[in-house]
Amino acid sequence: MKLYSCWQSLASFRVRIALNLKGIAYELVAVDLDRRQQFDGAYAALNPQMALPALVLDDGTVLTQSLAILDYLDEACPTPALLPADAKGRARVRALAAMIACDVHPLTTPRVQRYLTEVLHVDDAARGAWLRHWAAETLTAFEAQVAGHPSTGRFAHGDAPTMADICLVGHAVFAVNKGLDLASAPTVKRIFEAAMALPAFAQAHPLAQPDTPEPLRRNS
Ligand SMILES: N[C@@H](CCC(=O)N[C@@H](CS)C(=O)NCC(=O)O)C(=O)O
Repeated sequence: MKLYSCWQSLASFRVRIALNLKGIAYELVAVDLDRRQQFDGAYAALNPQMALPALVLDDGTVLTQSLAILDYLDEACPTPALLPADAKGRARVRALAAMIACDVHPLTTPRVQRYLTEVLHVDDAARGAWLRHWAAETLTAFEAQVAGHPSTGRFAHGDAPTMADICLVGHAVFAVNKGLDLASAPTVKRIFEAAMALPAFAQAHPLAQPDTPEPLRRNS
C-alpha cells in the first residue's frame, strides 16, 4: 500500500504510527505542503479535499481522513488493537482522539493558516498567539481528562497504546514546537514520553521521515 504523507502533517503522523504498530509495510509518497503539492492535479484527483494523508490500498481503494484510516486498519488488521475491548472504553478513547483530531487540529492546518494571513491579514505575531492559545487550551483539557482517571494507565487508556495516544503525540509535538512546556500537563507529558519510547511511534515522528529536510532530520 502507498501512504501519501508529509513530514509536517500531524494527520499523516497518526497513520504512520498505526501502520508501524500493526507491522504493515507501506511505500511513503511524499507530498510537500510547503510547495502546495496537495493542490497538484495528481494528488487532487486522489483526494479532492486536497489534504493529507491518503492511503491507497493494493486493490486501488483510496482511504482518506486519518481517523477513518485508523478504524479501517484496526478492522482489517485487529492485532494489536487500537481500541479497548469494551464499549465504554472505546467511547472514552474515541472522545480523547476527537479532542485532538476533530477539535484542535483543524484550527492549525495550512488552509486555516493561509486564510488567517491571506484573507484576514492576521500578522505572524497574532497567528502565533492563535496557535499557542488553542494548543495550550487543548493540553489543559486533555490533562483534565486523563489525570487521576481510573482508566488512565501507562497510556491514555490502559497500559497499551490506543488511538488516543496516536492522536495525542501529534498534538504534544505541535505544542512543544509552538514553545509550550509540557510540564504544565504532567500526565500528558508522561504519556507522550511513554509513547514516543516505542519504536512504532519514534519511527513515525515528523523529524524522522524520508522527506524531513536534512538539517532537521534525526534518527528515530
Ligand atoms: N481531518 C483530516 C485532516 C487532514 C488535514 O487537514 N491534513 C493537513 C495536514 S495535517 C493538510 O494536508 N492540509 C492541507 C491544507 O490545509 O491545505 C484528517 O484527520 O485526515
